[in-house]
Amino acid sequence: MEQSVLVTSPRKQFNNLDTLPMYDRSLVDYTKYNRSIGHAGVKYSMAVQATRGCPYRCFYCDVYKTTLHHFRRSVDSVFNEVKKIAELGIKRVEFIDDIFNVKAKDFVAFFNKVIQHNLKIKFFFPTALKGDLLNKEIIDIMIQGGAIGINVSLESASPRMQKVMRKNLDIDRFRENLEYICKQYPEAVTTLNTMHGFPTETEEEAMMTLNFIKDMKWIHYPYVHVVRILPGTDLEKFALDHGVPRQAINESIDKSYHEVTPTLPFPKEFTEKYKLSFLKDYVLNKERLLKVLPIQMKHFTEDELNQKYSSYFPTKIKKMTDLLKIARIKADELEVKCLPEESISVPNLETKIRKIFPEKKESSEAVRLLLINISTHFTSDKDIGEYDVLEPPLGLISLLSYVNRIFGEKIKGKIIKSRVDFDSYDELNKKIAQFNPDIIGVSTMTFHKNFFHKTIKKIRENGFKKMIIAGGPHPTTSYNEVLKDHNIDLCVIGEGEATLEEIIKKFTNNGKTRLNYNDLEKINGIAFSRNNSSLN
Ligand code: B12
Ligand code: SF4
Repeated sequence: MEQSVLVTSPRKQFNNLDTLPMYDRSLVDYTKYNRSIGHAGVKYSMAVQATRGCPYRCFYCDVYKTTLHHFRRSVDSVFNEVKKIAELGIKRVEFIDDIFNVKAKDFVAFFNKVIQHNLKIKFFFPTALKGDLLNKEIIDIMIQGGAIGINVSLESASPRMQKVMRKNLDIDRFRENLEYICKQYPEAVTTLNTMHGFPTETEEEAMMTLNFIKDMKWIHYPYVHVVRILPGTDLEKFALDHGVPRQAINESIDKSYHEVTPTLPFPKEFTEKYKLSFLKDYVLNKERLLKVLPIQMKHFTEDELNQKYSSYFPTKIKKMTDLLKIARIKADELEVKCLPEESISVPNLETKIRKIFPEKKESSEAVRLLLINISTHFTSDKDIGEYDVLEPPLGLISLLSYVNRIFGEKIKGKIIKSRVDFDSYDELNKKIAQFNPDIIGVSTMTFHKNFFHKTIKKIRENGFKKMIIAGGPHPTTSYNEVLKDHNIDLCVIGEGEATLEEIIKKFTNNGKTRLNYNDLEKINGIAFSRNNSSLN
């Protein structure tokens, strides 16, 4: 049967993010996550989102598809949330914004407030700051305010590639700023992201990037990510126009960033030599390690460091001792010990969170909404090459915080995440049976699409006949593909709060029955298929 997908009018993004509720941290069990390493490479941290969307349009990135416009919370709103987090006893905060420092004035004002209030928080920017928007004064203030994990993304040191990928970084300013941080603040843990293997990239251009890294002696964590072509991006079109076969693109999609993929414009041997030189001459350079390791040990626990280094050498390095052996460093050459876990752990976190976010009453008539995040494979699928970090699903936390505020007693929501709350399909189906949801919402990224469809199939096979709605990056960017799965009623495109509110309202008005074509076509910001069995 011909696939017939209907896309309703786009939903307007929230332009005043301060009107959204503060993310209710009691909606997931943070103690389960905090013992694991998160997005910023550290434990016991909490993620904060100060902005939505990115004003830039790099051609390999699809952030603009999930959130078209860039909006910021006010400095006060962000600061108040961070202050509350500090009151919980959390000592590490990570910003997950696409670019946290888009507006320099706000960036500086935020850190000035942190300094004024003497918040003892260490800040991490795992998604990276825009390196050419910094300057010496801004750097001084952010370091004084507690910025520790400073990530910046160069991607390529070739001016031609910068233009091609529409990143248009001011490479000289970027270099100046990074050099300043490395020299002036060696205590700051710098991460430099680069990308390798864009279609049309020449070997000379690739070497410009490697030389950029090598010229900057003291970067703590430089990375060479092999280019991954995300579906629907301009990079995908560029790759196809420049002769990269579709099959090679498809094969690369669920590979990790360190794996060599068939879309590279260089012979495999060039990339292997490139990576070897990067690892041997830079990462493992003994003089460099003897300078950066003691700083890293001061800031990170042993497992955090183990994980950082095993991301460079997944097979060879499991522990710091393996690294020292490969780099021929004796333990007594490093006179410091790793950060003890007690200094960052937070006792009684659950109780403290409860005080700030009190339990909500729920009526027996409440709509039962189960939100499932599919983003980490089950323990039994350990062969899959995903990096092993666990982060609470902030998107689902945001959705539930929002609908809880709108519907109060009339909604009973629950968030569960693969691996953390269920580690097999059986366990998931048991959780579903216990909760007995009226609606299931599932969120996923393209990387996990097969896992996502299989999960939904298992839910349906177990007899769940009510609505299943999908959202998040993959359903947003690839709804045509997602809706080929007739187990899914609809995809929510982009920001989900207001759309979910409308779905729940219509669902309640319909006497809690599955929404039909006439209902769905009136809801903005969704895609659904006429062929979907549930709609016939
Ligand atoms: C934090 C983060 C992570 C974390 C945690 C992910 C998680 N558990 O949620 C970690 C570090 C694990 C991670 C990993 C990866 N990530 Co990541 N990550 C992010 C990041 C920076 C923030 C996500 C977030 O919390 N956003 C804030 C919330 C509020 O937004 P949201 O999640 O999008 O949710 C909103 C809507 O999407 C929607 N929504 C979401 N779910 C649902 C469900 C329903 C039912 C409904 C109605 C609506 C809805 O409503 C929400 C509120 O408006 C995003 C970039 C971004 N700007 O979003 C990338 C991003 C999600 N990651 C991305 C990628 C590619 C990856 C990796 C695959 C990279 C890799 N190749 O290794 C890995 C894969 C996993 C792994 N373990 O190896 C891509 C996904 C692209 C895609 N098309 O799928 C993004 C968009 C960045 C990008 N453009 O490159 N990531
Ligand atoms: S790569 Fe970063 S700067 Fe470029 S568009 Fe995506 S989020 Fe914005």
